[in-house]
Amino acid sequence: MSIHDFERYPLTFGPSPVHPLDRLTRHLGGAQVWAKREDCNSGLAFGGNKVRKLEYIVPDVLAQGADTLVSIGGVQSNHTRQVAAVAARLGLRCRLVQERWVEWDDPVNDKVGNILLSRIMGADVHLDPAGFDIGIRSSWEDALREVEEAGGKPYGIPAGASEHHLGGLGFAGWAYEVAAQEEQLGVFFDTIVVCTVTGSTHAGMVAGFAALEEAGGRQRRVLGIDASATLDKTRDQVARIARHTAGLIGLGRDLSDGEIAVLEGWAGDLYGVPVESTVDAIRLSGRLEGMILDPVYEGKSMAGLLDLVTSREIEPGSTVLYAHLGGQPALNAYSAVFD
Ligand code: 1AC
Repeated sequence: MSIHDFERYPLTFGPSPVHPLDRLTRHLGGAQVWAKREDCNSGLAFGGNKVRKLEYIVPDVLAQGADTLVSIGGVQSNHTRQVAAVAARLGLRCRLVQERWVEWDDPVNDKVGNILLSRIMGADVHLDPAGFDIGIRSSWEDALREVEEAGGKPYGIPAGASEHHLGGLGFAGWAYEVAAQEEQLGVFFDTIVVCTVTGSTHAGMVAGFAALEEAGGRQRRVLGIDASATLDKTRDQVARIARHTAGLIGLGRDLSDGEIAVLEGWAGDLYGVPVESTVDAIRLSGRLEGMILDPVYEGKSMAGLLDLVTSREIEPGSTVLYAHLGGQPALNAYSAVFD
């Protein structure tokens, strides 16, 4: 099996844009920095990384004849917003559990941004007081049961689509897309920087690039920047999903621990709560590139990239690809941070 043997239901516009961040690169005075933009990958509710994962999951949804997508995330989950969009696009119902993953007391936190968009798209949104955890949740299992008891045919998609058996394929495919874009652009990205929390975006990339390398491609590194602040859980989950996905796409060897790099230092103490470096990274990317990042994911991974480039841990001769995963709608709930 290879990634090309899996059915993919088109939800994106095609390959997501890749472009250099020239002013940021000059400002940092080291490695060349580029971005690949999942925030403009689709017309579905501002797109994002989960749309890509759902392209590989939807064929299974349709094969099972489900009528309701059931998913879960925090109140400002990007993932649940994208599931709601895909359900709308397919003419399915959508039931969402939004847990209190972040102690964030902005008075409009549960009214604006991602959750507002999910409501607009017709999702049945349920708030739940449970706190942050990237694992399988009883609130989600309850929602699945309730849909079934009401006569529906639920299809479960766990947080971030990460614990789904096909959840890593979207970003394994992304690796192949990057390789094709490199050919067109005449560039090679030796370092990929990506935010990691529930793990399947990062894990899929690790598996996909390993398969490309096995087929004769050049070696590169994928640096996951932790934004979960529950590092051990994220590390375990990334490693498990990367190995599972590598098996699915036919990698003929085990992934080594060294290939699965989850770096700490930019998450702060709590998932979803920006720290000074997050806000600085958001402002810098906005001011120099007009590129909008969010305080939960991209602000933290960009803070990591900035430090790694300025400290020369990413060498000046490197060409780095920053994976923008598309978390900006949550910004609406964080306006006080930028007053
Ligand atoms: C945590 C999966 C995650 C989201 O948006 O809910 N990225």
